[in-house]
Amino acid sequence: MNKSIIIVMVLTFFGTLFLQAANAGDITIEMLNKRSDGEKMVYSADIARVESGTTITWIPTSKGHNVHFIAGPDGWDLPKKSKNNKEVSITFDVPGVYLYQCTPHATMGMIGLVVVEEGGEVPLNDVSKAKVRGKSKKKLKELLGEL
Ligand SMILES: [Cu+2]
Repeated sequence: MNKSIIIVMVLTFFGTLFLQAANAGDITIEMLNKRSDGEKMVYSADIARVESGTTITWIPTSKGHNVHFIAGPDGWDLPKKSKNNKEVSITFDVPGVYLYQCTPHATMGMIGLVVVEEGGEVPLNDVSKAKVRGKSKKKLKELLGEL
């Protein structure tokens, strides 16, 4: 085997260890024009259930989407909506239910929930009063029904 291949393998191995050390529970969600189940203008996960302290990174796999939080538990400041086509990472330290949408596709059902639990408990703050539009109204009802 040539030396450079071995060096790449060694670096990859330690790089992987380093990433796992960051936080084993961290996850990514993709912004998609079409999902494997055929749904259009969606996030790869409609509901993300995570432990408190988890960082979620949204990846702009398809162009033209963003991440815009519109509701969350008390004591959490809504972050600014992200720029279209940009990766965004948010760490969730406050347990509860969070609702976000894609600004350009807010009426097309492109919404998602983040459910943050702590020690197996999820305080279910009510995000059903948040203003969602068009097809997102029905989808929000469906998603809340799954909690
Ligand atoms: Cu979108």
